[in-house]
Amino acid sequence: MYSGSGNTLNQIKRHIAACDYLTVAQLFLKSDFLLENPLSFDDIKPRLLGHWGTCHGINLAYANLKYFYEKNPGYSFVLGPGHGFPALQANLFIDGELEKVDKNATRNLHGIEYLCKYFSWPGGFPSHASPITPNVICEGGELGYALATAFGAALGHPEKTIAVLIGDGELETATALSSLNMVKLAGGKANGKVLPILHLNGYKISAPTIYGRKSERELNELVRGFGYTPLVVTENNEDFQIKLAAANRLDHPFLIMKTEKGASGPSAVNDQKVAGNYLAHQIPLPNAKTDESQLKLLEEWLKSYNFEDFYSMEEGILI
Ligand SMILES: Cc1ncc(C[n+]2csc(CCOP(=O)(O)OP(=O)(O)O)c2C)c(N)n1
Repeated sequence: MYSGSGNTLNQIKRHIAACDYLTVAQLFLKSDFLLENPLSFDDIKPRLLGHWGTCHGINLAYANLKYFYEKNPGYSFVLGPGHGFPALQANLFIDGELEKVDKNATRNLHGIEYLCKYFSWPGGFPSHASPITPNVICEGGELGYALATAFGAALGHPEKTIAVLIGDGELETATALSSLNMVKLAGGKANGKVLPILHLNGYKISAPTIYGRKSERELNELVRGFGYTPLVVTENNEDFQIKLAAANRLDHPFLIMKTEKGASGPSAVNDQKVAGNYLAHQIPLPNAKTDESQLKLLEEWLKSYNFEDFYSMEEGILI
Protein backbone atom coordinates (compact mmCIF):
# COMPACT_ATOMS: atom_id res chain seq x y z
CA MET A 1 0.00 0.00 0.00
CA TYR A 2 1.28 3.45 -0.92
CA SER A 3 2.84 5.34 1.96
CA GLY A 4 3.84 8.51 0.14
CA SER A 5 7.08 6.97 -1.16
CA GLY A 6 8.68 8.50 -4.27
CA ASN A 7 10.09 5.08 -5.07
CA THR A 8 6.61 3.60 -5.47
CA LEU A 9 5.53 6.50 -7.69
CA ASN A 10 8.61 5.96 -9.84
CA GLN A 11 7.84 2.24 -10.16
CA ILE A 12 4.27 3.04 -11.19
CA LYS A 13 5.49 5.51 -13.80
CA ARG A 14 7.95 2.97 -15.24
CA HIS A 15 5.32 0.23 -15.28
CA ILE A 16 2.88 2.43 -17.21
CA ALA A 17 5.47 3.58 -19.78
CA ALA A 18 6.71 0.02 -20.40
CA CYS A 19 3.14 -1.25 -20.82
CA ASP A 20 2.21 1.65 -23.11
CA TYR A 21 5.22 0.77 -25.31
CA LEU A 22 4.32 -2.92 -25.47
CA THR A 23 0.68 -2.00 -26.18
CA VAL A 24 1.63 0.10 -29.22
CA ALA A 25 4.16 -2.51 -30.37
CA GLN A 26 1.44 -5.21 -30.29
CA LEU A 27 -0.93 -3.07 -32.35
CA PHE A 28 1.56 -2.21 -35.10
CA LEU A 29 4.77 -4.26 -35.25
CA LYS A 30 5.62 -7.57 -36.86
CA SER A 31 9.41 -7.04 -36.56
CA ASP A 32 12.07 -4.66 -35.13
CA PHE A 33 10.28 -4.80 -31.76
CA LEU A 34 13.08 -2.95 -29.92
CA LEU A 35 13.58 -0.35 -32.68
CA GLU A 36 17.11 -1.55 -33.35
CA ASN A 37 16.85 -0.15 -36.93
CA PRO A 38 14.82 2.73 -38.35
CA LEU A 39 11.22 1.49 -38.74
CA SER A 40 10.26 0.46 -42.28
CA PHE A 41 6.94 -0.44 -43.90
CA ASP A 42 8.02 -4.11 -43.71
CA ASP A 43 7.97 -3.90 -39.89
CA ILE A 44 4.26 -2.98 -39.86
CA LYS A 45 1.52 -5.62 -39.70
CA PRO A 46 -0.46 -5.94 -42.93
CA ARG A 47 -3.80 -5.55 -41.16
CA LEU A 48 -3.96 -3.17 -38.20
CA LEU A 49 -6.58 -4.45 -35.76
CA GLY A 50 -7.22 -3.38 -32.20
CA HIS A 51 -8.11 -0.42 -30.01
CA TRP A 52 -5.63 2.14 -28.74
CA GLY A 53 -7.92 4.79 -27.20
CA THR A 54 -8.68 3.08 -23.91
CA CYS A 55 -5.22 1.52 -23.41
CA HIS A 56 -3.22 4.22 -21.61
CA GLY A 57 -6.10 4.54 -19.09
CA ILE A 58 -6.06 0.77 -18.53
CA ASN A 59 -2.29 0.86 -17.95
CA LEU A 60 -2.71 3.81 -15.56
CA ALA A 61 -5.39 2.03 -13.53
CA TYR A 62 -3.68 -1.38 -13.59
CA ALA A 63 -0.33 -0.05 -12.34
CA ASN A 64 -1.81 2.14 -9.62
CA LEU A 65 -4.02 -0.68 -8.35
CA LYS A 66 -1.21 -3.24 -8.54
CA TYR A 67 1.14 -1.20 -6.35
CA PHE A 68 -1.61 -0.13 -3.95
CA TYR A 69 -2.91 -3.66 -3.37
CA GLU A 70 0.39 -5.54 -3.75
CA LYS A 71 0.23 -6.94 -0.20
CA ASN A 72 -3.49 -7.80 -0.41
CA PRO A 73 -3.80 -11.45 -1.55
CA GLY A 74 -7.58 -11.08 -1.99
CA TYR A 75 -7.22 -8.37 -4.68
CA SER A 76 -8.44 -8.91 -8.26
CA PHE A 77 -8.85 -6.64 -11.27
CA VAL A 78 -11.80 -6.88 -13.68
CA LEU A 79 -11.63 -5.02 -16.99
CA GLY A 80 -14.79 -3.80 -18.73
CA PRO A 81 -13.66 -2.51 -22.14
CA GLY A 82 -12.00 -5.85 -22.98
CA HIS A 83 -11.17 -4.47 -26.41
CA GLY A 84 -8.29 -2.69 -24.65
CA PHE A 85 -6.76 -6.16 -24.54
CA PRO A 86 -3.22 -5.29 -25.73
CA ALA A 87 -2.91 -3.15 -22.59
CA LEU A 88 -4.09 -5.97 -20.32
CA GLN A 89 -1.84 -8.42 -22.15
CA ALA A 90 1.18 -6.09 -21.75
CA ASN A 91 0.57 -6.00 -17.97
CA LEU A 92 0.14 -9.77 -17.72
CA PHE A 93 3.38 -10.19 -19.68
CA ILE A 94 5.38 -7.75 -17.55
CA ASP A 95 4.01 -9.32 -14.34
CA GLY A 96 5.07 -12.79 -15.57
CA GLU A 97 1.47 -14.07 -15.39
CA LEU A 98 1.38 -14.87 -19.10
CA GLU A 99 4.57 -16.90 -18.90
CA LYS A 100 3.01 -19.08 -16.17
CA VAL A 101 0.49 -20.40 -18.72
CA ASP A 102 2.39 -19.88 -21.98
CA LYS A 103 6.07 -20.86 -22.01
CA ASN A 104 6.75 -18.65 -25.04
CA ALA A 105 5.90 -15.46 -23.14
CA THR A 106 9.35 -15.18 -21.53
CA ARG A 107 10.27 -11.75 -20.17
CA ASN A 108 13.02 -11.25 -22.76
CA LEU A 109 13.33 -10.47 -26.46
CA HIS A 110 11.89 -13.84 -27.47
CA GLY A 111 8.78 -13.15 -25.35
CA ILE A 112 8.42 -9.57 -26.62
CA GLU A 113 8.53 -10.83 -30.23
CA TYR A 114 5.99 -13.53 -29.42
CA LEU A 115 3.64 -11.12 -27.61
CA CYS A 116 3.72 -8.43 -30.32
CA LYS A 117 3.82 -10.56 -33.44
CA TYR A 118 0.95 -12.82 -32.38
CA PHE A 119 -1.43 -10.14 -31.11
CA SER A 120 -4.43 -10.07 -33.47
CA TRP A 121 -2.66 -12.52 -35.76
CA PRO A 122 -4.07 -15.70 -37.33
CA GLY A 123 -3.68 -18.50 -34.78
CA GLY A 124 -2.30 -16.04 -32.18
CA PHE A 125 -3.90 -13.92 -29.44
CA PRO A 126 -7.35 -12.48 -30.13
CA SER A 127 -7.86 -8.70 -29.96
CA HIS A 128 -10.13 -9.09 -26.89
CA ALA A 129 -9.69 -10.76 -23.52
CA SER A 130 -10.70 -14.40 -24.00
CA PRO A 131 -10.65 -17.73 -22.11
CA ILE A 132 -6.92 -18.18 -22.84
CA THR A 133 -6.14 -14.97 -20.89
CA PRO A 134 -4.67 -15.93 -17.47
CA ASN A 135 -7.16 -15.65 -14.58
CA VAL A 136 -9.91 -14.28 -16.83
CA ILE A 137 -13.38 -14.14 -15.21
CA CYS A 138 -14.96 -11.61 -17.60
CA GLU A 139 -14.45 -12.24 -21.29
CA GLY A 140 -14.07 -9.01 -23.26
CA GLY A 141 -15.85 -8.01 -26.42
CA GLU A 142 -19.41 -7.52 -25.29
CA LEU A 143 -19.73 -4.45 -23.12
CA GLY A 144 -21.80 -4.33 -19.95
CA TYR A 145 -20.89 -7.28 -17.73
CA ALA A 146 -17.85 -6.10 -15.82
CA LEU A 147 -19.60 -4.61 -12.79
CA ALA A 148 -21.99 -7.55 -12.36
CA THR A 149 -19.01 -9.92 -12.69
CA ALA A 150 -17.14 -7.99 -10.01
CA PHE A 151 -20.08 -8.09 -7.57
CA GLY A 152 -20.56 -11.78 -8.33
CA ALA A 153 -16.91 -12.46 -7.49
CA ALA A 154 -17.18 -10.55 -4.19
CA LEU A 155 -20.43 -12.11 -2.92
CA GLY A 156 -19.72 -14.60 -0.16
CA HIS A 157 -15.99 -13.82 -0.19
CA PRO A 158 -15.25 -11.26 2.57
CA GLU A 159 -11.50 -11.68 1.96
CA LYS A 160 -11.78 -10.29 -1.57
CA THR A 161 -11.36 -6.80 -3.00
CA ILE A 162 -12.40 -6.52 -6.62
CA ALA A 163 -11.47 -3.37 -8.54
CA VAL A 164 -13.40 -3.06 -11.78
CA LEU A 165 -12.76 -0.68 -14.65
CA ILE A 166 -15.96 0.28 -16.49
CA GLY A 167 -15.91 2.22 -19.77
CA ASP A 168 -18.06 5.36 -19.91
CA GLY A 169 -19.54 3.94 -23.13
CA GLU A 170 -20.02 0.64 -21.30
CA LEU A 171 -21.93 2.40 -18.51
CA GLU A 172 -24.49 3.48 -21.12
CA THR A 173 -25.52 -0.19 -21.55
CA ALA A 174 -28.60 -1.34 -19.66
CA THR A 175 -26.59 -4.16 -18.07
CA ALA A 176 -23.86 -1.98 -16.60
CA LEU A 177 -26.21 0.80 -15.50
CA SER A 178 -28.60 -1.57 -13.72
CA SER A 179 -25.65 -3.42 -12.13
CA LEU A 180 -24.95 -0.25 -10.14
CA ASN A 181 -27.95 -1.30 -8.03
CA MET A 182 -26.04 -4.35 -6.77
CA VAL A 183 -24.45 -2.10 -4.16
CA LYS A 184 -27.72 -2.57 -2.23
CA LEU A 185 -27.22 -6.36 -2.09
CA ALA A 186 -23.47 -6.40 -1.48
CA GLY A 187 -21.37 -5.20 1.44
CA GLY A 188 -21.68 -6.34 5.03
CA LYS A 189 -19.47 -8.87 6.80
CA ALA A 190 -20.28 -11.78 4.48
CA ASN A 191 -19.10 -10.21 1.24
CA GLY A 192 -15.95 -8.78 -0.27
CA LYS A 193 -15.46 -5.20 -1.37
CA VAL A 194 -16.09 -3.90 -4.89
CA LEU A 195 -14.29 -0.80 -6.13
CA PRO A 196 -15.93 0.44 -9.35
CA ILE A 197 -13.76 2.76 -11.45
CA LEU A 198 -15.51 4.64 -14.23
CA HIS A 199 -13.08 5.29 -17.08
CA LEU A 200 -14.30 8.72 -18.11
CA ASN A 201 -12.42 9.30 -21.36
CA GLY A 202 -15.38 10.98 -23.01
CA TYR A 203 -15.74 8.97 -26.23
CA LYS A 204 -17.13 5.64 -27.51
CA ILE A 205 -16.27 4.48 -31.05
CA SER A 206 -17.21 7.57 -33.13
CA ALA A 207 -19.18 9.70 -30.65
CA PRO A 208 -18.94 11.43 -27.28
CA THR A 209 -20.30 9.56 -24.26
CA ILE A 210 -23.31 10.81 -22.32
CA TYR A 211 -21.31 10.77 -19.07
CA GLY A 212 -18.49 12.70 -20.74
CA ARG A 213 -20.96 15.49 -21.43
CA LYS A 214 -22.38 15.65 -17.90
CA SER A 215 -21.01 18.17 -15.43
CA GLU A 216 -18.91 16.82 -12.57
CA ARG A 217 -21.71 17.73 -10.18
CA GLU A 218 -24.35 15.89 -12.23
CA LEU A 219 -22.18 12.78 -12.43
CA ASN A 220 -21.33 12.86 -8.72
CA GLU A 221 -25.03 13.18 -7.86
CA LEU A 222 -25.90 10.26 -10.13
CA VAL A 223 -23.31 8.02 -8.45
CA ARG A 224 -24.37 9.20 -5.00
CA GLY A 225 -28.00 8.46 -5.86
CA PHE A 226 -27.14 4.79 -6.40
CA GLY A 227 -25.53 4.63 -2.95
CA TYR A 228 -21.81 5.16 -3.65
CA THR A 229 -19.40 7.88 -2.59
CA PRO A 230 -17.79 9.40 -5.71
CA LEU A 231 -14.08 10.24 -5.79
CA VAL A 232 -12.64 11.91 -8.87
CA VAL A 233 -9.13 10.87 -9.90
CA THR A 234 -6.93 12.43 -12.59
CA GLU A 235 -3.97 11.18 -14.65
CA ASN A 236 -1.64 11.77 -11.73
CA ASN A 237 -0.21 8.78 -9.86
CA GLU A 238 0.14 10.54 -6.52
CA ASP A 239 -3.49 11.70 -6.72
CA PHE A 240 -4.48 8.15 -7.71
CA GLN A 241 -2.74 6.62 -4.68
CA ILE A 242 -4.33 9.18 -2.34
CA LYS A 243 -7.80 8.48 -3.76
CA LEU A 244 -7.26 4.71 -3.43
CA ALA A 245 -6.38 5.21 0.24
CA ALA A 246 -9.55 7.33 0.67
CA ALA A 247 -11.61 4.65 -1.14
CA ASN A 248 -10.22 2.02 1.23
CA ARG A 249 -11.78 3.84 4.17
CA LEU A 250 -15.25 4.01 2.59
CA ASP A 251 -17.97 1.33 2.49
CA HIS A 252 -19.08 1.98 -1.10
CA PRO A 253 -16.50 4.07 -2.96
CA PHE A 254 -16.80 4.85 -6.67
CA LEU A 255 -13.80 6.26 -8.51
CA ILE A 256 -14.33 8.47 -11.53
CA MET A 257 -11.04 8.26 -13.47
CA LYS A 258 -10.76 11.14 -15.92
CA THR A 259 -8.33 10.58 -18.78
CA GLU A 260 -7.82 11.96 -22.23
CA LYS A 261 -8.81 9.22 -24.72
CA GLY A 262 -5.64 8.05 -26.48
CA ALA A 263 -3.38 9.87 -23.98
CA SER A 264 0.38 9.38 -24.57
CA GLY A 265 -0.35 8.71 -28.28
CA PRO A 266 -0.28 11.03 -31.31
CA SER A 267 -2.02 14.32 -30.59
CA ALA A 268 -2.86 15.09 -34.25
CA VAL A 269 -2.71 13.29 -37.60
CA ASN A 270 -3.37 15.08 -40.93
CA ASP A 271 -4.31 18.20 -38.96
CA GLN A 272 -7.06 16.30 -37.14
CA LYS A 273 -7.11 16.09 -33.34
CA VAL A 274 -6.56 12.47 -32.28
CA ALA A 275 -5.74 12.29 -28.53
CA GLY A 276 -8.79 13.55 -26.64
CA ASN A 277 -11.03 12.72 -29.59
CA TYR A 278 -12.94 9.75 -31.04
CA LEU A 279 -10.18 9.29 -33.67
CA ALA A 280 -8.04 7.70 -30.94
CA HIS A 281 -10.55 4.86 -30.40
CA GLN A 282 -9.07 2.17 -32.70
CA ILE A 283 -5.86 2.56 -34.76
CA PRO A 284 -4.79 6.23 -34.68
CA LEU A 285 -2.28 5.79 -37.56
CA PRO A 286 -4.27 3.57 -39.94
CA ASN A 287 -1.89 4.09 -42.90
CA ALA A 288 1.38 3.45 -41.06
CA LYS A 289 2.20 0.63 -43.51
CA THR A 290 2.03 2.82 -46.62
CA ASP A 291 2.37 6.46 -45.55
CA GLU A 292 5.87 7.81 -44.71
CA SER A 293 4.57 10.55 -42.41
CA GLN A 294 2.42 8.12 -40.37
CA LEU A 295 5.35 5.68 -40.12
CA LYS A 296 7.51 8.52 -38.80
CA LEU A 297 4.83 9.48 -36.26
CA LEU A 298 4.69 5.85 -35.12
CA GLU A 299 8.45 5.73 -34.64
CA GLU A 300 8.45 8.98 -32.62
CA TRP A 301 5.51 7.70 -30.56
CA LEU A 302 7.28 4.42 -29.71
CA LYS A 303 10.55 6.22 -28.91
CA SER A 304 8.76 8.63 -26.55
CA TYR A 305 8.44 5.80 -23.97
CA ASN A 306 12.24 5.18 -23.74
CA PHE A 307 11.67 1.43 -23.55
CA GLU A 308 15.47 0.93 -23.39
CA ASP A 309 15.22 2.12 -19.75
CA PHE A 310 13.03 -0.90 -18.93
CA TYR A 311 14.84 -3.58 -20.87
CA SER A 312 18.33 -5.03 -21.19
CA MET A 313 19.48 -7.71 -23.64
CA GLU A 314 21.12 -9.65 -20.78
CA GLU A 315 18.38 -9.45 -18.15
CA GLY A 316 15.23 -8.87 -20.23
CA ILE A 317 12.43 -6.81 -18.66
CA LEU A 318 13.78 -4.72 -15.76
CA ILE A 319 10.53 -3.89 -13.93
C1 LIG B 1 -22.99 -4.79 -25.87
C2 LIG B 1 -22.06 -4.10 -26.84
N1 LIG B 1 -22.54 -3.10 -27.61
C3 LIG B 1 -21.71 -2.47 -28.48
C4 LIG B 1 -20.41 -2.86 -28.61
C5 LIG B 1 -19.52 -2.18 -29.63
N2 LIG B 1 -18.51 -1.39 -28.98
C6 LIG B 1 -17.21 -1.76 -28.96
S1 LIG B 1 -16.22 -0.67 -28.20
C7 LIG B 1 -17.52 0.36 -27.87
C8 LIG B 1 -17.33 1.65 -27.14
C9 LIG B 1 -16.75 1.44 -25.82
O1 LIG B 1 -16.69 2.66 -25.16
P1 LIG B 1 -16.13 2.72 -23.70
O2 LIG B 1 -16.82 1.71 -22.84
O3 LIG B 1 -16.25 4.14 -23.26
O4 LIG B 1 -14.64 2.27 -23.85
P2 LIG B 1 -13.37 3.17 -24.26
O5 LIG B 1 -13.83 4.55 -24.65
O6 LIG B 1 -12.57 3.22 -23.01
O7 LIG B 1 -12.74 2.46 -25.39
C10 LIG B 1 -18.71 -0.17 -28.36
C11 LIG B 1 -20.03 0.50 -28.26
C12 LIG B 1 -19.96 -3.91 -27.80
N3 LIG B 1 -18.69 -4.31 -27.85
N4 LIG B 1 -20.79 -4.51 -26.92
